[in-house]
Formats: sequence, C-alpha cells, structure tokens
Amino acid sequence: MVMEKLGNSLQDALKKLVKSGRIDEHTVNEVVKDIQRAMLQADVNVKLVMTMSNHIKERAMKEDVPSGMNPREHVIRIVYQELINIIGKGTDIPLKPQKIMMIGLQGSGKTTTTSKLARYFQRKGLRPAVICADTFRPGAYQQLNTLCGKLNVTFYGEEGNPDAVGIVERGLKEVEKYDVIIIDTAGRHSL
Ligand SMILES: Nc1nc2c(ncn2[C@@H]2O[C@H](COP(=O)(O)OP(=O)(O)OP(=O)(O)O)[C@@H](O)[C@H]2O)c(=O)[nH]1
Ligand SMILES: [Mg+2]
Repeated sequence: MVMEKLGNSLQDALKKLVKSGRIDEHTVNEVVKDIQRAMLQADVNVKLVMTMSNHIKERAMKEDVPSGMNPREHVIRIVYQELINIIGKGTDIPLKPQKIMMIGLQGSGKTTTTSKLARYFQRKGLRPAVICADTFRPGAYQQLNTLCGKLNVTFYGEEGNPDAVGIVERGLKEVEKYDVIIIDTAGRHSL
C-alpha cells in the first residue's frame, strides 16, 4: 500500500518533469521537492532523502548531457538512477519452502517485518513458522510471540535463554514440517 502510493507520487513528480517547458534549476528544484515529499510520506529515512536530493541537484546541474539525449531525458535518467540507489532494485520473495534469517541494525524493523512476512506467506497459502533468536532485546520474545499469536502463526522461542544458536537448532527441529521458517535475530549496533 505504502509502496503503491510512493510509486504513484513519484510518477506524478516525473510527469511534471516530462511536461515542463524547459529544464532549468528551478524545474529541477521543484521536482526534487515533490520527490522528497513523496519519500518522506512513505517513511524513507530523512538523511537518505536529503542525500539523494543533493545528488540529483548536483548531477543535473553539473553533468554534461550525454550525446543523443535531451536535457529532460538526462534529468529523468539521473532521478531514476538515484532512486534505484536509495530504494534498491527490490528483491523478489520466492513462493517456495525456504528459511529466512532477519539480520539488521537495532530498530530497523526486523521483528515487525518478520510478522509481516509470515502473514504474506500465510496469505499465499504457504505455512510459515517463526523462531525468536533475539536473546538481547528486552521483551523480544513477548513482542514476537504476541505478533505471531495475533496472526495465528506458529512461534518457537525460549524465554530467558541467552543461547541463540541452541534456540535456532532446537527451533528448526520443532518446526521442520513448516514451509517457510523465519528466524528473527538480535539487532546489531553496526553492520
Ligand atoms: N514508521 C514505521 N515504523 C516501523 C516500521 N517497521 C517497524 N517500525 C517501528 O520501528 C520500531 C522498531 O521496529 P522493530 O521491528 O522492533 O525493529 P527491530 O529491527 O526488530 O529492532 P531490534 O530487535 O531492537 O533490533 C517499532 O516501534 C516499530 O513499530 C515501518 O515500516 N514504518
Ligand atoms: Mg527485533
């Protein structure tokens, strides 16, 4: 839903660029503002949005227009490349039995995404199970247990046990019959 809205807003911003009479600093600034608004509304990190905006403005003003391209196409290409840099090309999540381990910085959304993924597979007809291997964050077990309970997703965890590897080993045996096993881990301070 959020991504769909972001896609539409970005398309609108680019349409402005396509329609504008001439490409100058003012036009680029206006389009960048629209893109910023769209991305911030879609929850993209402010620093990333600002870095991307500066790249677009700088490149649009400084880089020579490649031969065979008009200034408008040149700016659209820069916007496109910078958006790919920030959003990434995306990952297709295959609908097949698999094990997924969630790894990332503290607070980056691993646990929330674990339950969203479980729900996604559930809706697609695959049977998910979740293992809580986060032995660091206070309340991690409860957080995930509650989320899984709401979704009626099978959950394995060992509250109070600090041995994450052991929990995963036992958990994998416990839920081996499930199609997709999602393992939530403790957040890292740095990657
Ligand atoms: N706005 C927004 N908040 C989110 C999103 N995903 C997670 N959150 C919130 O961000 C906070 C951290 O999310 P978690 O899923 O607990 O993050 P985590 O990576 O598991 O954190 P640790 O286990 O501490 O490493 C929570 O308050 C979530 O509600 C999202 O897509 N958008
Ligand atoms: Mg977590």
